Amino acid sequence: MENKILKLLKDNKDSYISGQDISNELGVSRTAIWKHITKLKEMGYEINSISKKGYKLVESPDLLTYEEIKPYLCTKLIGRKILHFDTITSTNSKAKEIADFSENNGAVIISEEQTNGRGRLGRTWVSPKYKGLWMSVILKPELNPMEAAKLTQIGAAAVAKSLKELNINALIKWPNDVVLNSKKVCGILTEMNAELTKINYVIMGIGINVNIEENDFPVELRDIASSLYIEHGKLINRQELTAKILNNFETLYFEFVNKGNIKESIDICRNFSALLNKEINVIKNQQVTPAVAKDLDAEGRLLVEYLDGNTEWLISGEVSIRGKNGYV
Ligand code: BT5
Repeated sequence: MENKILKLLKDNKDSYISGQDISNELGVSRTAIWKHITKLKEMGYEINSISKKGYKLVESPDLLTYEEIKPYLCTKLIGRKILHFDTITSTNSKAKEIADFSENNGAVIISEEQTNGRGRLGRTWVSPKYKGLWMSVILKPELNPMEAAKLTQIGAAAVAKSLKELNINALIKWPNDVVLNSKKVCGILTEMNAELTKINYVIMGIGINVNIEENDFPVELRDIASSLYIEHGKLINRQELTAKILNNFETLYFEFVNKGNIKESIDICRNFSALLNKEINVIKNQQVTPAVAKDLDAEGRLLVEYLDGNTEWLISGEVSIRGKNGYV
């Protein structure tokens, strides 16, 4: 009901709308409306109320609810259902809980903070409140499970493309990071539930440090992690950024799952690569081997050449990559 009232207030944002009009429109009592308005105010909406005139929306909070993201969204499926939380352990964990329901294909879970945000291999993802984008997309593609890793590349391509549209020149650090000035500003965690030949669902979790300040990061992360705000110098509209990523993701994702075409995504990953033609360290089973990143193929594999001239195609998940002198 809050969303319906909010929509009416937004549709009438230049004038007051009376409690009676809202009541007639939505078929609920004026007392109920007053209660929902109070709830909206608690959520951070600034709503003027004048007796005999009614209600007027003055300002909306910086929240990642569907109502706030919708004006920027032009998708058909992805993000048309957004479950928004103030706080949650992990959006990926929540997504897994509800992924089985058929109506949740394309649904997105967003939380303003995560208390147990997750990285790969049991690592932790720091997710402070109101300053980042912590979201998980539920996907049910008709793909062979072997193909699922490519979705991470499509996600990374969507993030890099969206940032470029905001004049932020981020790079993709294969396979699942997006970096800015050699520091990590985004990580992607793709998890899958599948049978041998059939994907039940894929959860693509994207974490972006949007308006985070340096003090928000634990000391041990400050050398490798940063935010769009720190690097770009301006606060970013999180709602617009979220919608851009979902818009770009849907286009690239549909191209892949409906037409088998991943070219544009891989081209973006190549063009925005933080690694290609760079000296890197390949870390496999804690063994560090210097190499040069040579190419990225349509399967999303990274070709590296070791110092002895031997080459290897790396599959995401089996290795970590570090720059020769730092994170990238
Ligand atoms: C990742 O793992 O980069 C995947 C992160 C995915 C986070 C999203 S948020 C929404 C969704 N819900 C979740 O619970 N997770 C997803 P990995 O490559 O393993 O990197 C993890 C490492 O990055 C940590 O061990 C830290 O060193 C570092 N790290 C932790 N928090 C960070 C942050 N906010 N920014 C940059 N680096 C961070």
